[in-house]
Amino acid sequence: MQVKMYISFVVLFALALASSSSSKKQYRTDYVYNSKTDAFYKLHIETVWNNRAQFICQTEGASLMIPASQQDIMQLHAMIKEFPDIGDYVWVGNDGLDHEPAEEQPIINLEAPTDITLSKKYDCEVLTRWGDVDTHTCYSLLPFICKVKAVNARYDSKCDVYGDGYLYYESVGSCYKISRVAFTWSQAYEECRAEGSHLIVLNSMTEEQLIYNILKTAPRVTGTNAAWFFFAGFRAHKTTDGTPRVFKTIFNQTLEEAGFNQWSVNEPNNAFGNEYCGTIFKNDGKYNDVNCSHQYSFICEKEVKKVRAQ
Ligand SMILES: *[C@@H]1O[C@H](CO)[C@@H](O)[C@H](O)[C@H]1NC(C)=O
Ligand SMILES: *[C@@H]1O[C@H](CO)[C@@H](O)[C@H](O)[C@H]1NC(C)=O
Ligand SMILES: [Ca+2]
Ligand SMILES: [Ca+2]
Repeated sequence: MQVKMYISFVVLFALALASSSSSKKQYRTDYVYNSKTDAFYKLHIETVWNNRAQFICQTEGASLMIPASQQDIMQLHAMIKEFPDIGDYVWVGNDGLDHEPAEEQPIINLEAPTDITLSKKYDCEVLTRWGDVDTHTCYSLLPFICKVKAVNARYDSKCDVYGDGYLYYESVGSCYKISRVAFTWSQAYEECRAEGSHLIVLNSMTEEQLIYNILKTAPRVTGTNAAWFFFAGFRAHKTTDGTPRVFKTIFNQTLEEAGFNQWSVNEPNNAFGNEYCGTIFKNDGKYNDVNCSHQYSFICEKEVKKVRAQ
């Protein structure tokens, strides 16, 4: 009796191990895996123009999902069910077939390019809540769904992150990636985390000098409030009782504890009383406080090996 129980435990345990190691594929934490299509998906509920949706999917190592199979459509259906308030249309990739225009008049973004003839064309594709593929004006603001096949879902084993663009620097023992998009501080924080890294924290003068050099050649991203600031992993909380702000890293250290605490000239200045998030200033590699809801490029970091403090 006892032996039998023991054996069934061993079998169960072995089964559990087997299923967790073989069938569970992994990608960014914000993507879900579908074993039927052997692909990963993410429904973005923020609303953007069609070309922005394509770009965001690309930066995540994916592309706008082309509804290639019934499984793809069921995947979106399962995801959109959880969001009754995001409307009935979701951007998808162009499947190359002809479709009817969506019936409902879309909300046109007033900031769309003044060349309005563009926005009158119904030549971008949407998937409806009901599983139909329709066409829609490309300058509507809609949610979107990204997809990447498991074979194309990139894992960078050197840096232990999901995604492209990380570079390893031996002098510091970390990998870094400068974003190709401008995000708010919170979005930037989530983006690094989804890839398995974190917003950069400077821990030494060596690291500061390295980043200063890397930033010299950083490409300009669109939509940034200022091309010379890059979000970093520290911020302060608003104080209501007049006590000074205390900047802490995302690891709950003061900047002194983290190992680098130099600010740019005349910073932190808390301009307009609204600057609670940290950036690195390209011109000197030092810190500046900015508005958390402004959008800037940002730097993700992943430590590869521990280096002893010099
Ligand atoms: C952060 O550090 C402070 C002071 O060292 C401590 O009081 C606080 O509990 C910490 N917070 C978290 C979330 O660990
Ligand atoms: C700065 O941040 C606040 C709240 O975080 C926001 O309401 C405001 O619009 C932002 N912009 C400026 C220019 O202050
Ligand atoms: Ca660091
Ligand atoms: Ca400032």
